[in-house]
Amino acid sequence: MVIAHRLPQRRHLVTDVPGPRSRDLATRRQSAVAAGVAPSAPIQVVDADGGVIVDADGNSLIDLGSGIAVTSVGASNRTVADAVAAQAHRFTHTCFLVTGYEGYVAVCEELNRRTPGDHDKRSVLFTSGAEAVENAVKIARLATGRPAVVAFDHAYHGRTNLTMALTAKSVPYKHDFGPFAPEVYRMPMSYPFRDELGADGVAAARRAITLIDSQISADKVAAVIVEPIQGEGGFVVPAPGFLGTLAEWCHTRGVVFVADEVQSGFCRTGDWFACEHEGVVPDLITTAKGIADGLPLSAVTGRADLLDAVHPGGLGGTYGGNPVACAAALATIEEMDTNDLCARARHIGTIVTDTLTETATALAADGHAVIGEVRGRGGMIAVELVRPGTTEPDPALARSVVAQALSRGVVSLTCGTYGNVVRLLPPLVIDDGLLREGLGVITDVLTETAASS
Ligand code: PLZ
Repeated sequence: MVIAHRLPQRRHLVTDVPGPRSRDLATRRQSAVAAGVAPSAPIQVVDADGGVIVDADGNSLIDLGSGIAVTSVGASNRTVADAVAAQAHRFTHTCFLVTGYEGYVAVCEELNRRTPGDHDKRSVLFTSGAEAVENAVKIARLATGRPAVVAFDHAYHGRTNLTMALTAKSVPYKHDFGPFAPEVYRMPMSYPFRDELGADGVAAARRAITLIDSQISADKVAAVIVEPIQGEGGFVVPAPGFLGTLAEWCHTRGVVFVADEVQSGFCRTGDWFACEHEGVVPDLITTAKGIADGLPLSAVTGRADLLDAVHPGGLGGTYGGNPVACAAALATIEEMDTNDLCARARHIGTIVTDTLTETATALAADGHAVIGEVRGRGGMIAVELVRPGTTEPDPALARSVVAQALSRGVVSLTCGTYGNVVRLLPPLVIDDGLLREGLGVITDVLTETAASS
């Protein structure tokens, strides 16, 4: 890796976290910002680069969140920043529906080339992950003439009305926001840690297929949508064979198989896309987050016959494929290539998995078996926390670990249907030393908290 960092890559605290300036902002925020937007790490960021975030009090924190898997190449990557500035100096917007520009087409070419499968593909660009998912469903419904959409337990697909319907977890995402979009059906996921079918992904897929056949009937199903590794739902990695069996069933029944790679895509899991680990070729793939290093950009990519089935004017949006966001995406992709960030993600995955597995073993040996499972791939690894020796979720422990790690200068996140998963999503350009230091804080906090609970 050749990326030189602008900010010193170190953890350095000069005040409590959050410090006085961060707390001042929190006060202003309370009287200006809607209460529904709740920050998990209440610090005021003034700078960020590589693996560090600097707050207004002068604290330098280790970033193990990447703004939820977004800033994979660093939050102020030089190549991206230069491309953004250059494009902003030329033009910030034309609306691709009005007048075109090369960046949009170039991003679509990159997506068509890099997504799994060498069939003829097309892409269309939007701004958010939820918007990409909405449009994948629109395209699948139009192309098949069928109404139903199948999603899974623990799924997260967004916060708009249709994507709330697709998202599984009620609080906080859906609670009291209904009624939800119709013709969305939920099926059991393969969740090896909690699933009686365990590591048998084929059986888990067949269980879902039997329910689809009996409750909906295949000829009414437009699309099956699944995250190849579930993000918000708890970094659930389905058992081998689950995705492939589902995709194959979709193929034979004329159902569009949609892989939602908004969180897992763009080198995050050690390959360009997480479904590649299973050799699965989706009909449609949704991407966002890591695609443009924080500039709002998302996409639907897939079979040309599906995307081109839509009538001219049927897809769009004022900002979709904004030229500045496209410039950021092209620079981000270049950085991922130049620095082989897929290999880097695999390297990070080994360090994180080994460290957390060692901690799990040590805790169990001391009679504190609070780590139920260490799982994930590449730069997307989590621990599921449980009451010692059981599978009963321990969300309080997860919250406490993340809060204490923050007070010691490490930003991490919780996730999971039961809120009991601590997930690590470091920028893929983080230095090994800094990563190990951040992990050390997480494991220290885990060990201390487990021993005292
Ligand atoms: N699909 C798989 O992970 C976004 C949500 C943060 P948007 N996940 C982070 C929050 O609490 O709002 C996500 C995802 C998958 C779709 C989305 C939605 O992407 O860009 O947030 O709309």
